[in-house]
Amino acid sequence: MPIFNPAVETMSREDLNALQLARLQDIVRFAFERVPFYRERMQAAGVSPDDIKSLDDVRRLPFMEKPDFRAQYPFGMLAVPRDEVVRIHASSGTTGKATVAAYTAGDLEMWAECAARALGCAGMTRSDTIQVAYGYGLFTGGLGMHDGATRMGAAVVPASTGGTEKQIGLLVDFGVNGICCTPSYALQIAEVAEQMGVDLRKQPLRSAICGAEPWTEAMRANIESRLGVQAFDIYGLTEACGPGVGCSCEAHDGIHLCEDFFLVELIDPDTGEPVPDGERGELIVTALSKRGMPLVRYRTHDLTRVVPGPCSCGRTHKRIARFTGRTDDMLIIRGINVFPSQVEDVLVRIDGVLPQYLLVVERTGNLDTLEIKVEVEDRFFSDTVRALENLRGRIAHQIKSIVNVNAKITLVEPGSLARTLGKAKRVDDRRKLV
Ligand code: DLL
Repeated sequence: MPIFNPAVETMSREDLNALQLARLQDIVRFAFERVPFYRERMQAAGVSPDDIKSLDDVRRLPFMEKPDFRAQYPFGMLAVPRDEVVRIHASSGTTGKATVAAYTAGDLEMWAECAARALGCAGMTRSDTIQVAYGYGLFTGGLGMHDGATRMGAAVVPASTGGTEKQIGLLVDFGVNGICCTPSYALQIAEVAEQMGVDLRKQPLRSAICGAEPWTEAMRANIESRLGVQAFDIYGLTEACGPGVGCSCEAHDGIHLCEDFFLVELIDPDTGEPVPDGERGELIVTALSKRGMPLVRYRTHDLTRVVPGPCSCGRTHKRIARFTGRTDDMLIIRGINVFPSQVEDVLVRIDGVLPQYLLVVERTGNLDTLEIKVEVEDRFFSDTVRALENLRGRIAHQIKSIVNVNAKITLVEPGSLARTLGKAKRVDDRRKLV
């Protein structure tokens, strides 16, 4: 299958490493000079931009994490004047405030290039029609893949999420060749198409570019056989750019990273030390050319391993395996990142609500559902049904507006949720990803 940018994607290791080092030195200096947060962190760690003499020297730099972004909300991480910002996205933070990502025109160029390479990995070319069924909005999925497909020169159908029957109509009527959506939504499309009596396997559709949430090889096989496509694993995160940090190719043996733009490390999450190649660890990302909000040694909390050896597709950029989980308690519900701490933050602000709750996550059909069981003061149970209903409505509304997810709220009496002796159990994730 054709490679979108062969000069870069098949570059020799030597050239790639030289490019990475030059870009690393440049971005570390840029972050140090422009962002007080980075300067203070580096000074506290006793390291300066002059210390970066080899790629391994990245390990001398301090890590950063999502809460660091949140503490700088909204623009404390910005390294350029506001008038150089051309796009602002956001994703959930661990509590309250969102994680903001502000992009310069150059950052959007870089991101579109990454997303276009991902589409190339998935066998798409400029002759194809690509339906983007990731959400358009603050979430990076929709606009990210849109810009990638546009960069490629393909025809984009900006369907966004929802309206599954209509999506299927568009797939058929427009002769769509590739669909970008979460893996669970791909299964939902398969199911609805089957109910409608539409056989998508007989359509020109041949690729599904799926990501934004964990999935399995079994789900890939299921999507592939029911939609008559090859399904590709696309990875990304708002802080780095969005979708396109990497994508699997026709070999389906790992996600090729855009190594000219991202320097990655895998560490033992407990010690912070590097793990040997091939072993599972937490992915650390340094964005080598992102300028709006530089990203240096970011702890993604995503667990994966490096796939050793060259790939049969000819791309030389490093591969990582399908993600097997996270080191923290972040849940991804219908593509939306949800932290239990964020739900707690909302709950404790509501009068009459007690700090005892349980998130129950299930997958009904192909859709994730979230139920929040929460203890409320006794007085509500002796009060009118209306008072309970009001409270339930208020909680649901607050959760929707702050955490951005629809949840079923179940109010329970004080003391009725199970207590644990050690760490409180806040999540009951009953989803089985098969
Ligand atoms: O989910 C960006 C994206 C959009 C990626 C569309 C792929 C497709 P965030 O909302 O910031 O960004 O969430 C990032 O989602 O740290 C992972 O935990 C998870 N994630 C993303 N892609 C995958 C994947 C977008 N292919 C978080 N497999 C990341 C497993 C994934 N988890």
